[in-house]
Amino acid sequence: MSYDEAKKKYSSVGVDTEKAIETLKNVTVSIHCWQGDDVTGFDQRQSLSGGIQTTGNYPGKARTPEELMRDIDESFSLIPGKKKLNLHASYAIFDSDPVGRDKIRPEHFKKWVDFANERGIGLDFNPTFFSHPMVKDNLTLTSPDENVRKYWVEHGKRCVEISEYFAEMTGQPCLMNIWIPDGYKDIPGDRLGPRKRFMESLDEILSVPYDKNKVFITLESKVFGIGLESYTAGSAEFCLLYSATRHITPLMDNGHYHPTEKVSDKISSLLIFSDRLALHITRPVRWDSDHVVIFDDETREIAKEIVRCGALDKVFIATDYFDASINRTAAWVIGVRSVREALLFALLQPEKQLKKLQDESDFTHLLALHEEMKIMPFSDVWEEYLRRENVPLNFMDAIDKYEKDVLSKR
Ligand code: RNT
Ligand code: ZN
Repeated sequence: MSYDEAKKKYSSVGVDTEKAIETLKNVTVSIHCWQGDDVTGFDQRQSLSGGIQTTGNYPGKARTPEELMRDIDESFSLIPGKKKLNLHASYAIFDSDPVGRDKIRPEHFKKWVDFANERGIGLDFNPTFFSHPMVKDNLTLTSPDENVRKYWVEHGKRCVEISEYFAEMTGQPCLMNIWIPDGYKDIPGDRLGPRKRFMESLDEILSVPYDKNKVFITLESKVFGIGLESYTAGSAEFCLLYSATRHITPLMDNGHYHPTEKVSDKISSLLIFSDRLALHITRPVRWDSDHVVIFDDETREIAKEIVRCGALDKVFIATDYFDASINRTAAWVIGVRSVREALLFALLQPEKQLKKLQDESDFTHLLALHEEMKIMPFSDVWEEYLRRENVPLNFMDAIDKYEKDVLSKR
């Protein structure tokens, strides 16, 4: 079926494909830098810790900033739409001797700013509270050891400064996300203490003056990590209440909840009480495994909620996954394209009709319409969108060529 026929078919159920394509054009997805090197970074090059894990050893992993930048360019060329690049503090680039994470400065990220500005994209940022010798007994901002806690508070403060520098240099707001792995493998003897220390540490970090129109600080919760199965200080309740009382932005990662909980169902509640909401889109398979995002039910449902709530300008959409078992450039492309597919799919839903059927308690027609929408000629609209964005439908030829010419030589 051609785009014109698809357009007619959608129009028969009251959906305007042109409007959907136009709206999608302006949606930004913040793409995580860490898919390219299995979350290794350039400062410590320590093995990954903090209860998160990559599995696999597919050849071609980026080893230097130059290699990572080249891989990002390659994948960005195959991903349609507006992008930001999401960096971690561990991706600092040192010309001479590396400094500790409590001493990093904007100058250590100048090359990333140049990279972003040359491509006209914004930057987001994350302090890195893991894979570092100062993480003591799996603890950072919650550590009972004042030296450790202070070190990480200082890191957080330095990151606020760097985020502001990113916003100023790129002319686009910078979202700075705080996630700490802190927790315990087994039943804790004290649940309150670590959370109180977490609160105090966050308050200290946030005491740094920063421009709240330029830097949006977010806090990401998590239910458990590997080796931290029994308790995490930054639970959902802690992070939501902290964000609400300190007027920062909550961040939900859809791998961070109990397996039957769905982030898609949480979005509307958060949007009622928070002006902004940030998301990490990932694919948890049985646990927070961070598989590459695909065009699956939950990704579509998350996208539908953002669209239906009229919240495309309130929700910061970012990707967060890391697969080391397949071509990493392809992993970036497949995952981020899936997010954009889900957004387009969401924009092509007959929202008004669905709402009307629900309000009239006509659940039979509601179910039938949901099902009908799944087999509409979506792919024709997606192809048309790609054509207008000048991005090829089939990207694997480019990926194979890049693997042969570049990745296989590493
Ligand atoms: C970990 C969190 C966190 C990290 C990144 C690397 O479970 O999802 O967002 O994935 O900061
Ligand atoms: Zn995350």
